[in-house]
Amino acid sequence: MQERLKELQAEALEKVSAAIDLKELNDIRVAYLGKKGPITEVLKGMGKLSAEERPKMGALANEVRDQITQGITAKQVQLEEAQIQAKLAAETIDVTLPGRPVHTGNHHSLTRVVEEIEDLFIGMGYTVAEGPEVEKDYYNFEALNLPKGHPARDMQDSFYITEDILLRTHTSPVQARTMEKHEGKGPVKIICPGKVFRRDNDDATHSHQFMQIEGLVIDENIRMTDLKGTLEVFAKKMFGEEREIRLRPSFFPFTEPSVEMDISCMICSGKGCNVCKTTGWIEILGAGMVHPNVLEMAGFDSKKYTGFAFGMGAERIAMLKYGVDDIRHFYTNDSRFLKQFSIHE
Ligand code: 2U9
Repeated sequence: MQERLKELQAEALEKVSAAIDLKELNDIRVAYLGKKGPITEVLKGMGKLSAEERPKMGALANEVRDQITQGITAKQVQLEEAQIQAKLAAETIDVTLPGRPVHTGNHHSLTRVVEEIEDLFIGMGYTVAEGPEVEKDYYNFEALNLPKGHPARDMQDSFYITEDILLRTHTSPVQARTMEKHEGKGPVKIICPGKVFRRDNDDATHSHQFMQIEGLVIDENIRMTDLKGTLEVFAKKMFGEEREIRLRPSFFPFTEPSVEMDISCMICSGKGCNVCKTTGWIEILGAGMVHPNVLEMAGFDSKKYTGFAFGMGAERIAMLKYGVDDIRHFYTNDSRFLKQFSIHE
């Protein structure tokens, strides 16, 4: 019996030492130390032993059981440690690896130019006003001194939806609506950015849809010099302090007198290049003193109030500022074009 117990101990400890995982170890525990295991089986035969041998055998059986238990516990610690080490090795993060680049979007170049212009005028006390892109003929034309049959309506071939409703051809109806809301009381000082639509054939410098920015100031004693000073500040802030401006006489139905403003060419500084067509000057916007008819139609007393207005195409400003040679780049959304305006790397 003694030998059998020793044999069982050796056999069990050998298996314990060969066990490769905790499951196998537990199977060994159950097999050798469990109620149906061989040690229990051996002990059942103790009855046949003499009274002298019985306690010795009992002590040996306990010793064998303890040895196997200790062996299992030690192996268990070893296997658990190995398991942790394997997990740590598998989950190791190499903090020295370079990070994956995150591609962030950026504002569209046109949005940036529009916001820059807005900020510039907000800084001069203007508020931003917006209005509908689908507009009534009245606000788009009539209220701006362009009655039905006026020849200038042909100048701006329009997208009509019904006889009375069209896609606005300029943002001027926003000003007309704002003036109406003021119920004849000044001051009005607004900047109106927004999409406008004209039946143009698209080419490098024309688009049937583009972004316009217009401004309007109405108050007592507003003069042409106020307009000139304002536009000069705009030109210098937008295109550089060294820019000069010049105003040329022009015609718009909603302003009288009307002007067009040129800035000195920032490419050749007046020496002559293909951007300024060798004139040294680049046209950037139209402007003028608000026509008395427009003031009266919106409920302002044109003897008390005067005002100035100006309008520009945001794409033209952006093209000149960033050297873009085709207006269609702003709409085709080629990422190679868009990325060039990213403030991120
Ligand atoms: C009201 C009164 C007057 C807005 C004006 C212009 C001159 C002008 C063009 C520039 C290039 C349009 O984008 S463009 O094609 N605009 O030249 N716009 S004065 O005058 C107004 C507007 C509203 C009530």
